[in-house]
Amino acid sequence: MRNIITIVILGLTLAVSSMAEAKELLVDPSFEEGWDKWTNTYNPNNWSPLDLPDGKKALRCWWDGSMKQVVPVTTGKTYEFKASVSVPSNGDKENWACWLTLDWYDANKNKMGTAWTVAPQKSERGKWVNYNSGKQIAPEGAAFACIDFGVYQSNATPANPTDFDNFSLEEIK
Ligand SMILES: [Ca+2]
Repeated sequence: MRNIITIVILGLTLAVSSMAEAKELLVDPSFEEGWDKWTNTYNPNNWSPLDLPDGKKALRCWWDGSMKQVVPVTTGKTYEFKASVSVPSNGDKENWACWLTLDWYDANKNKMGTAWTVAPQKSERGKWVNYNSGKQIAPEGAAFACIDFGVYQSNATPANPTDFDNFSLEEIK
């Protein structure tokens, strides 16, 4: 009996420690509270919460605009950024873009470089597509990660509206 209890406790301890290995760094990563926890960096009037069929929320960009969230990271630790984006099938052929980016910043919040970026307008349109940065190690001197996303246009009609959801920036170890 004692052995069984020991094994159960050991199993629970392992389960808890494996859960603790991935830590979500973003505040309101899935836009359930709108975008109050994010910083608008362009065109605040072009964004609004989107009610999903399951009662949850996403974030909708009606034309163009950008958002970011900056969180502390530790040099040498591993991070993974995930997000879902739905870009409709309309829009001009060129002079607009959609992006998801993971940047590293130093302690003075100067940009050091881009760890990973993707252009969702090049993926399949008109459906939710999941993106994943893979494992990214914070370089020497990195003190912050910046998740930057949005829609850009230059005298063009971007695909609209574009929807964003299920963001995640996890510290893996
Ligand atoms: Ca959500």
